[in-house]
Amino acid sequence: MQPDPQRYTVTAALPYANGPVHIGHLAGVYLPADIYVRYLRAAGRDVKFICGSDEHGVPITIRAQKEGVTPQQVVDKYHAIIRDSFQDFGVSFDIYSRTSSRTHSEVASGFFKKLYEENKFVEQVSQQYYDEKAEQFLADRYIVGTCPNCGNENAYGDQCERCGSSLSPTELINPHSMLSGNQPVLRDTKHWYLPLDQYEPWLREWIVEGHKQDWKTNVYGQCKSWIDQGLHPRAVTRDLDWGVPVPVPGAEGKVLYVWFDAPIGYISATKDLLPDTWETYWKDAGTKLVHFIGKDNIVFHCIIFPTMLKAHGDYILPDNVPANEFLNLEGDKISTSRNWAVWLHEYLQDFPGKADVLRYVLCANAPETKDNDFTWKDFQARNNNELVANLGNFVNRAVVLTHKFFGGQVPARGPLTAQDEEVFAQLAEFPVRIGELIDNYRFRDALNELMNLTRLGNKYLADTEPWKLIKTDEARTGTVLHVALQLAASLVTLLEPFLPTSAATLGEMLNVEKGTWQQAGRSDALAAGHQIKEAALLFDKIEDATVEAQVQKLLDTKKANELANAIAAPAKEDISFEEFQRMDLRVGTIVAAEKVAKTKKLLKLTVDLGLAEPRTIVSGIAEHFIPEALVGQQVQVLLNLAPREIKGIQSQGMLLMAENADGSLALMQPGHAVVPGSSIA
Ligand code: B3M
Ligand code: ZN
Repeated sequence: MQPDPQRYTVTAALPYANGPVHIGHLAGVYLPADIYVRYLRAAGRDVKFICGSDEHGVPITIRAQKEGVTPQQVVDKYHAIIRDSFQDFGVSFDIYSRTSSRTHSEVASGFFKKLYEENKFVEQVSQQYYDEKAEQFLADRYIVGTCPNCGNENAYGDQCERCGSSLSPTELINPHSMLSGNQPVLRDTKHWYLPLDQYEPWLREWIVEGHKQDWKTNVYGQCKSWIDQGLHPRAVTRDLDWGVPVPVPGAEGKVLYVWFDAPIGYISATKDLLPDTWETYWKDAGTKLVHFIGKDNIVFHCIIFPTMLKAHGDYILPDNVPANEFLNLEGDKISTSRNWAVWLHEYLQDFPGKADVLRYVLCANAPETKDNDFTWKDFQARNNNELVANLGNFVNRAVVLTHKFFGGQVPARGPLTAQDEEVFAQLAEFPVRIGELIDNYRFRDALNELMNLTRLGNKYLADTEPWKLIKTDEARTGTVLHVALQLAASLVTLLEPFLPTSAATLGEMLNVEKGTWQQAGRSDALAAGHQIKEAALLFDKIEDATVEAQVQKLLDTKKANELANAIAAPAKEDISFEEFQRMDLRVGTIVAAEKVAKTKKLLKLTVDLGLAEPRTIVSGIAEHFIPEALVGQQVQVLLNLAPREIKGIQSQGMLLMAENADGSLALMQPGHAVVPGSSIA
């Protein structure tokens, strides 16, 4: 057993300020971190919860270029959106800072300078692509070309998004710059490298031997495989004009690599929070440092940042890095570029007052050991079956019956039965059990334990039936409600890390302050005679229509993506002009339209083509158009298609249609009205 730490520094990955936060971020990082911190606070620990926006790096400059604004405008916009949505979701950071802050630039510069002065870096000149027109070196993401593996003409210099292979810019065939469109040239450039290879023996000892037992297997496994593959020096500077300038001579036009400066952001944010005492939280051996991150950030937090801290020498190292796996959405990978996500700020708008419901669902289904799937159906089911029918129902029955039978005063406790004693004995164990699970980063199991407590409460009420018992034994009914209310009171504390808003509402209802974690298992939290307040609804049912609307929103997104990515069918074989001329193409006006009886797809159209008689045309478009709406529309017609009989009707021509990538149909209409019978050539 390790001695209890004197204090905790808990960090959550700094989100890139190039877009809003989605449920994948929450489930992977921010929610578990918040539960952990709220629990530690309730347990009386000294803890600081640190986060902020990651405002440097190429993702920001690319977004700025796409939106036609400056990088500063991009980060200002998203920093505010992210900060506010975290707050409304109840993420209880002690500080939410940003890496474009002055403090950060000073701290990050100072960090680099110390390593530079102590010769901890190696300098190396290499060749990189340079855009002569834009007069700058190009980050990998700014170079587009043909993927050597799959032929995708829009592969990036670091990755092909079609076949998924990771690339280096020089592998691209026919590379060109996203800034100017020009072909870039290779030029010499000097950079500073962190020699990870020199730290390999130390990393092996610290992680492979030191943390095999206490780090999660997914985290440990990734680290071990990195180390086993052999570590190489890694550039920590970039040729870019957005970031913290490299603070040494001969580095004009260069900035710190975003993954060098961002983790230092944890330190600078702590300094912003505690200008005088921040060092205790980063340098004192009695501090336990925990990084909550997503699995794509493991190597940066477990290998690169610790190596930086080690090279610096003044800092403590992380005690644990509890990274989660990914959350998928309705069976598909969450993707910002495809807009396949539930965005936090949109959820909070669509479901006002329901942050806790999302917290509950994301924790109950957290991707702790493997990737998991979020579906709106599961969201609805968990709300209705677990929050409303279990947790809410228990609390509501205890409070409502106390008002009904005892005027809202906690009834006195008579002699306890064996079942009462058993319930109290179990209650006493919950805080320890839930606490241990949280201490071990098993938040799903912890929440499940908590729900076991409310299941215990519901079972107790179902067994004792106070609503019937009142007719025969008022004193015993009082004891039953007394016991039930003690369970409810424990929830005010135990619920708080998971569902803080509901815990506060419950506290108000029961007219109690939230106590410490250790006190939560008490059987005497509410004294006899204590006045409670009116019952308030903690949760309410979510209707089918509500989740269906969310599913529809996703289906619309999917459709928009399909249309945006649609690839046209390849061209057909050539025909001669003479062959083309044999077709008699005309514009006609639909004068009548009706469904063909006993068919789903067919419409019978009467079309004025300027001839002596209008033509009858049978067309398979009934599922796409309302007959009445077609009357009066002009359309293109192939007049001399040999007549055919369809369902007993003689069809004398064919309507031309455009078929969209999603299968929907559009009429081919002239740009303005023309005389029926006008030829198309
Ligand atoms: N901004 C990556 C991400 O959002 C990065 C995390 C930095 S933590 C120091 O996934
Ligand atoms: Zn490819």
